[in-house]
Amino acid sequence: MTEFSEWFHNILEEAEIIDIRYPVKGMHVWQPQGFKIRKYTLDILRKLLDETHEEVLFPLLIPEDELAKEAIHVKGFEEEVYWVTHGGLTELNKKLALRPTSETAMYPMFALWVRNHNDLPFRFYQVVNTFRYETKHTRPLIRVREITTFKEAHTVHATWEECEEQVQKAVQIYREFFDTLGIPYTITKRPQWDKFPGAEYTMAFDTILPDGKTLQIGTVHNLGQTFAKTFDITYETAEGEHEYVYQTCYGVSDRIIASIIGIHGDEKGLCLPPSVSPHQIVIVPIIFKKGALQVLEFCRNMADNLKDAGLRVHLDERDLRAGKKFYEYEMRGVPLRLEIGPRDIKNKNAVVFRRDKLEKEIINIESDTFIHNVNSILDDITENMKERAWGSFNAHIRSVETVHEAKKEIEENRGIVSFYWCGDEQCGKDLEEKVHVDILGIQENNISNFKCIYCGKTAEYKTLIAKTY
Ligand code: PR8
Repeated sequence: MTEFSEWFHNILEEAEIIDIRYPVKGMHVWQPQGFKIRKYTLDILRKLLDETHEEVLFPLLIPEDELAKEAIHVKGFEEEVYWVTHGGLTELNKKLALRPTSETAMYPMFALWVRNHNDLPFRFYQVVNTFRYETKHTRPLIRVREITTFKEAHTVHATWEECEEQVQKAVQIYREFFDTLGIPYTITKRPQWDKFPGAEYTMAFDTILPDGKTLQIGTVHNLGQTFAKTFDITYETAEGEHEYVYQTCYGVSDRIIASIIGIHGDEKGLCLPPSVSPHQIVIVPIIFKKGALQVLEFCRNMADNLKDAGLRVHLDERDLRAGKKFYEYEMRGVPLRLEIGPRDIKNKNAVVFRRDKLEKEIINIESDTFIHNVNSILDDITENMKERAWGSFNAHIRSVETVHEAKKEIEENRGIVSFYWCGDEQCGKDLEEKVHVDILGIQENNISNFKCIYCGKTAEYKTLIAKTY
C-alpha cells in the first residue's frame, strides 16, 4: 500500500465517503455512500445498546456556568471549547458552549430525574455531533473538530460495585461491536495523566492503522462520584438517607468508520464487512447482443429473490463494459459480485467474486440452496476479514526487555510494544520522552518477579506503548 495517509485521503474521495472540501477546518460532509456505511455501523451499535440502554437527545448548547462547575473537567476541555457569544447582534449575557461532550449538559438534568433508589440504574445514550477545537493536526474521520458520530452513553448507579460492573459491561458491548466489524483492539487502563478529565479511571480500546500508529477507538470511564458531587445528583436509600450516585460514561466516534476503512482496505480500495456495506452483493449482467433481454430478466429476478431474503443487492444495468463495473465495485468494497451471462443461465452456474480474497468461485444459481449459499459466503467473508485483521494486528505487538529494544522496535516496525513498568508517573513520562511514544496503558496488574525496564524498580504492570494518532 502507498503511504497510508495518502491512500486514506484518496479512497475517501474516490469511494465518495466524505467530501473534505467543506470550508471549515476539521469539518466535513458525509456523502451518500459514506452516510450509508455510517448508518449500518450505527445500527449494529444501537442494537447492542438498546438491550440495556435508552436513547435520549440533549441540546447542543451548554451554559457557561454549568460547563465550568466541574473544575477538573472544564480544565481538560478549556482549550477545545467553541463558544456562542451572540444571538443575532445581541451579546448573550451568558455564553453558551457547543458541547465538547455532554456530561455538563446531562448531569444537571439527572439531578432532577434521580429521586429514589428504585429509579436506578439509569442507562442512557445519544448519537450526536460534538465540537472540539483540536489544535493537533486534523485528519478526516480521525481527528475532527466536529465529531459527527459521537455515540455517548451515560449511566447512573447506587453503588461503586454496580458502577464497576457497568464498566465491564460497557467494555463487553464495545468488544462485541468491534468484533462484529472485524476491528482488532487492545484494551488498557490509561495512565492517570491521560484519563478523561473528571474520571476515576479510563479504559481504552486502541487499534493499529496500516502505518503502524495506534488509534484510540473507544473509551469507557468510571466517573465515581466526582460529577454527582458537583451536580448534586443524589438518591434516597431504602433507609431514607440521601447518597450521592456513582456514574460511568463511554463513547465512540467517527474513528470507527476510519478503522473499518483503514484496516480492511487494500490497494484496490475499500473492502467492507458485509454488515456495513451499502451493497452486500452486486449483480453484473454479462450482456451480448443475442439474448440480452433474457439475461436481464434473469438478473432482475435473482435480485428480487436476494432482496426478499433481506440482502442489500444492486443490479447494475448500466450500459458500460463489465470490466469497468468490476473495477468500480472492487474500489467501493462490495463484498460479493455475481457475474451472470447467457452461458451461466444455461449451465445454472455463475461466477461469484469475493472482494476479501479477490478470488472467484462457482456457485449454482438455480438450486434451492442458492440464497443459503450466498449467505454462507457472506458469513465466511466476515470471518475471514476478522481473522486477517487480527492476524496482522497480533503480528504488530511485540514484547521487549530493554528500553533500547523498545526504541528500536518502535522506530523500525511501529505497532505496539509491551514491557514491564513500575507505574510511577515521572518514570512513565521520562520513558515516553526518551522513546518518542505514548504509553497506551496498563494491560495486566500484579505482575511479580519483573523489573521496570526504565527505572529498574519492581514492575507492577504489563504496559503498552506506541506511536499514536
Ligand atoms: C468522552 N464522554 O467524551 P472521550 N475526532 C474524532 N474522534 C474523537 C475526537 C476527535 N477530535 N476526540 C475524541 N474522539 C466521554 C465518553 C461521553 C462519552 C473519540 O470520552 O473524550 C475517541 O476515540 O474519550 C474517544 O474514544 C471517544 O471519542 C470518546 O471521547
